[in-house]
Amino acid sequence: MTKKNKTLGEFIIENQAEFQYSSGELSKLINAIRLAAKVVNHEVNKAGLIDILGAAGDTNVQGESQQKLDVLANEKFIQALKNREIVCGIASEEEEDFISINSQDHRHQNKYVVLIDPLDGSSNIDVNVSVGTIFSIYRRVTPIGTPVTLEDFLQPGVNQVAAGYIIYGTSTMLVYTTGHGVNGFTLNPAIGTFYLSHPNMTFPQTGKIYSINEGNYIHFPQGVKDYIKYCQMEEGDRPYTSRYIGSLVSDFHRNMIKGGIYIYPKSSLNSDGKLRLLYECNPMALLAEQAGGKASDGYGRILEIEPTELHQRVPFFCGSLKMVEKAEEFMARYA
Ligand code: AHM
Ligand code: MG
Repeated sequence: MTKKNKTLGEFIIENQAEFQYSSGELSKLINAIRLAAKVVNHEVNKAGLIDILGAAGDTNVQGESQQKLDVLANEKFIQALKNREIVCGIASEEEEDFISINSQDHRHQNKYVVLIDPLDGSSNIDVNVSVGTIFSIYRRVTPIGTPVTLEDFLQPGVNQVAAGYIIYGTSTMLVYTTGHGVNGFTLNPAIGTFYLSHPNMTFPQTGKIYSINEGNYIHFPQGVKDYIKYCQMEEGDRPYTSRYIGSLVSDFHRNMIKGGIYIYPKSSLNSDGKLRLLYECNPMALLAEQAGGKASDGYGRILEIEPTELHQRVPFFCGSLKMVEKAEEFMARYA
């Protein structure tokens, strides 16, 4: 039974036994992400003070050069994971190649790899709209004691041991799953502690919100065009409401709480859509399924796609079960 008013630290300790391989490594890893989240949160909150503190590229009073927030977030997360020597490899949306972690003491002894999108939706920063961090954790497939290889990162999403996101919104929240449901923790900024505020989060089976960048309508596949028209039709509980923040984490978070579907389809401009399978779609798909929702590329389950490259893109349909099923029905008509 999950109880409210618990801190994330307490929750991690209490639930350690639930972890598939409970050596404490995964707990330490989630703890490192928790710490990096607080650091990045602090930076994101200062974004509006850019004229006062200096914009990216400027040099501040300490003589340090100011960085773009997405670059900074990337560094903070990598640093937090590297310093604690708890992962054997990291791949980031911000880095072209994966990073292999080794040290004198450790010699590739850790068993987890982490994939992150350090600051997703970063074009929203300049206009004070919510952004997020997305993370995904796998057990390595190559032997312990050897350097990680690409194979450790190119695993299908079903292999994820844990996944989650941090949303820097009106409140900052950390939402994650280790394959036993989804729990959300809200940061109390006064004392820098995350509290369990949203135990056992679930998607309503269906909803009334559709989230898609309709400006690209003309470029969408016919199945998506038809589904959009279906959402707008006056019948039963329709027309639905259109809500698109343009920040995947925020759109997903709202839809999980209220019921809805998020779609980033392929288009005549992007043959595989925009979102990255490994850094964005797989972690969100695991969260969606763990919360009773569904994630698809329009035809099949996201989590079963065998990745072929680190920065691979994929069309993404994600949200309330019934809504994603309905969208798939429209896609199937033109398959
Ligand atoms: P990013 O990784 O460059 O930030 O892009 C991902 C973001 C998602 O958060 C968001 O849903 C989508 O891009 C918005 O794209 P668009 O502006 O094309 O609708
Ligand atoms: Mg991104």
